[in-house]
Amino acid sequence: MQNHKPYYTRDDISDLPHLSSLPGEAPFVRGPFESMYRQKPWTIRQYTGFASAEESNAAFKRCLAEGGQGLSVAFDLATHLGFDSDHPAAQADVGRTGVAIDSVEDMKRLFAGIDLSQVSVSMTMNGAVLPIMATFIVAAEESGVPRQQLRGTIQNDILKEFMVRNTYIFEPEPSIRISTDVVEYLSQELPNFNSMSISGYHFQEAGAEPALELALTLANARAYLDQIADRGIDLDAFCHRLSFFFGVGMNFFDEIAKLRAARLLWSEEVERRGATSDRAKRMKMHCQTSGWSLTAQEPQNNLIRTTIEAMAAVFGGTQSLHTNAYDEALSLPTDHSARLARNTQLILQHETGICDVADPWGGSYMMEALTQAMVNKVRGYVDDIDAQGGVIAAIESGWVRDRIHESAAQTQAATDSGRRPIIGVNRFVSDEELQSSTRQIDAESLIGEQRHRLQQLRERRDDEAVDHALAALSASARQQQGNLLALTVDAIRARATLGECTRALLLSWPRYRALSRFSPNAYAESRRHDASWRRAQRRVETFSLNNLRNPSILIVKLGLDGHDRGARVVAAALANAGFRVELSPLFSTPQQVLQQLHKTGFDAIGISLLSGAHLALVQELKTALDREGYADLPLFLGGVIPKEDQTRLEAIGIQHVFGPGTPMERIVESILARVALNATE
Ligand code: 2CP
Repeated sequence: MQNHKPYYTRDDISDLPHLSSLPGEAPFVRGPFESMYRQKPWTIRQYTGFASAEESNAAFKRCLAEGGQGLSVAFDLATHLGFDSDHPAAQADVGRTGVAIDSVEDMKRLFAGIDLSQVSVSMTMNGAVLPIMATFIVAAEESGVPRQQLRGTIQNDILKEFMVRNTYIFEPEPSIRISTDVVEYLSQELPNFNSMSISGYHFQEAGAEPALELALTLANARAYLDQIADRGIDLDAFCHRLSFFFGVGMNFFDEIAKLRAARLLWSEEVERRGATSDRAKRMKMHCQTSGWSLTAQEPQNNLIRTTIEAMAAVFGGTQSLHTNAYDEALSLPTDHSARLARNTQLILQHETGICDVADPWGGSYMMEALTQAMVNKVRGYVDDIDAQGGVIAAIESGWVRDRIHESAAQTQAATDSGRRPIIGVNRFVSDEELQSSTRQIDAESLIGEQRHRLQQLRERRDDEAVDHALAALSASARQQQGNLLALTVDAIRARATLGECTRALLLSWPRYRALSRFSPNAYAESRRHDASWRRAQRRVETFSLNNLRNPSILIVKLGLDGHDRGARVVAAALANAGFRVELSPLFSTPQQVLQQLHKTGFDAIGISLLSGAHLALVQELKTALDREGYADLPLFLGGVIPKEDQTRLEAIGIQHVFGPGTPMERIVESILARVALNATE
C-alpha cells in the first residue's frame, strides 16, 4: 500500500490548478463528459474468447443476452504470433487462451448472427494486427455492414509488447510502421473505430506500481503521436480515436487518483502539440481489474477484490470495464464465474446509484492531493525516460524491463515477508479446500477442424489472386511504400490466411527475438532481515560448501507464452538465494533447451507456463530429455495449473507444481531438497 497521510486538509489542495474545472472540461480530471454515467454508463465489456469461433460466438451471444454491452475478443497465442492453426510451432497453444482465427471465414463464424453495425467490438491484437483487422473488415463487408459503420477498438499498441506483453512478431521499427499504417487507414476508412488502445494494464500486470504504469503508457502514447505527426495527420482529426487502457489493482485511492491524473496529463500533452478541440484532448479509457491481485488460495475472495477494483475504476471515470472472474488464477473462467463477473458491474450500475453523480470524489482534500501527487510522480518518471533518450531507446537498453522487473520483485518480496497483506495467502490462511470447477479446452479436436477448414479454403480459392495480393504486400514492406492494411485487406479478401500474410512480411522483416534477463538483487533487497528468507539462503550456502559448487537451475518459458513476470522474479529470487540461474529466451523449444543443457549442465529445470498448454509442452520436453539422457533431471513447474492436471503432470515427471502465491523461500527449499538428493545419489 502507498504512504498516505493520516488525514488531509484544505492546505493540501490550496494551490492546485485543476480544482476549478468541471466534468467534461479540460483538463478533464473530473471526467471526459459533463453528464458522465447519468447519460451513458460505462460499457460492460468482458474479454471473452476460447477455442473455436463457434464456441466464442456462443459466448458473445450469451454475454450480450446477460447484460454485456460491448464485445471484447481474446485471440489465442498462435493467432497473436501470426501462425495458422496448422503450423508446427503453434500446436500446443492453438485455442488455449482465446479464439483461433486463420482466415476471414473464421472471423465470419465468430460474428455470425451479431449485427456489427450495432455492437462495438474491441480486439486485443498487436503483433498480427494487419490480418486480424483485415479479416474483421472483410467479414463485416461480406455480411453487409460497410466499414464506415463499424464501431470498436483495436489494441494496436506494439511498443508495450516489447516492454512486457511479448506478442510481437517483427522488430520495433517495422512494427511501428505497421501500427501507424493501421491508424492512418482506420482514420480514413473507419471513422468510428478507435485505432489504438494504448495500454498500461500490462505494465501493472508485469509488476509496475500505478505511477510507473501511467508514465510508461504516456511515454508510449507520445512516441505514437510523434510517428503519426510525421505523416502529417492533423491531431484534431484523429486524436479522439486514440483510446487508453489501464489496470486497476487494490491500491484503491491511488488507482482512482491515477485515472484522474491520466486525463489531466493527456489533455496537457495533446494541447501542447497544438490540438485545439476538446474532442482531441479528452482521454477515454477502458479499465480491467487486476489479474495479479487474484489468488489461487480461497478463490472466492477474488469476487470481493474485483468488486473493490471495479469501484475504483468507476470512481476514476472509466468509459468501459472488464471485471475478472474469480477463478482466473486457476484456469479459464467457467460460464458461471463469467456471469458473476459481469453481474458485479450490473449491480454497480443498477443497484448502487453510482451512476447518478459525475466524479463523486471531486473536491475531496485527499483525492485532489493524491491526484496531484500522482501527476508529479508521473512527470518525474517521464523525465527519467526522456533522460534515457526517449521510450524507444529505453526499451532497447532494457531500462524499462529492468524498472518493471524491480517493481515486481519488490512487490513479491513484500508479499512473501507479510508486509503486504493478502488474505488467505499470508494472513488468515484457511486450511479448507474450496472446490471450484474449471473449463477444459478440447484443443486436439479444434486443431483437426482448423486444419480441415484451411485445406478447404486453399482448395476453393484462386491461388493466382492470392499470390498476387501477397506479392504486393511483400513489395510494400520492402519498398516502404503503400498502406500495409489496405494491401492486407486485398489479400484477405482473396482468401489468403493470417499465416500467409505474416510470412509475406517476414520475407523482408525477420522475426524479433528478445533477450531474457533478470536482476539478482531485485528480489531480496527488502528481505535481507527476514528469518525465513535467510534460512533458505543458509541452506543453499550449506549445499554449496558441501558440494564445492552452487546448485544450478535453468528457468524456461516453453511454447508461445510470453508472460514472464513470474519466471523473472523466481529467477531473481533463486539467484539471490545462491543458485546459479539461467533464464532461457522466450518461446523456447525442447531442442533449444537441450542445447542449453549440453552447453552448461544444470541440476534442475524450472518451467513457467501460464498459457494452459502445460500438459502437451511438458510432455514434449520430458520426452526430449529422456531421449538425450537427462531422464534424472528434476523438473519443476510454475504457473496457473488446474488442480486436476497436477497429478497428470506428476505422472509425466514434474516434481512439484508451484501455483500463484507460492512464497519464494518455499520454492528455493523445495528445489534445493530435490537437487541435494540427486547430489548424494
Ligand atoms: C459516452 N458518450 C457520451 C457520453 N458517454 N457522449 C456524451 N455524454 C456522455 N456522458 C459517447 C462517446 O463519445 C461515444 O461516441 C459513444 O458515446 C460510446 O461511448 P464510449 O465512451 O466511447 O464507449 P465505448 O464505445 O465502449 O468505447 C470505450 C473506449 C474504447 C474506451 C473508448 O476504446 C473501448 O471500448 N476500449 C476497450 C478496449 C478493450 O476492451 N480492451 C481489451 C482489454 P463517439 O464514439 O462518437 O465519440 S482485455 C486485454 C487483455 C487482458 C490483454 O490485453 O492481454
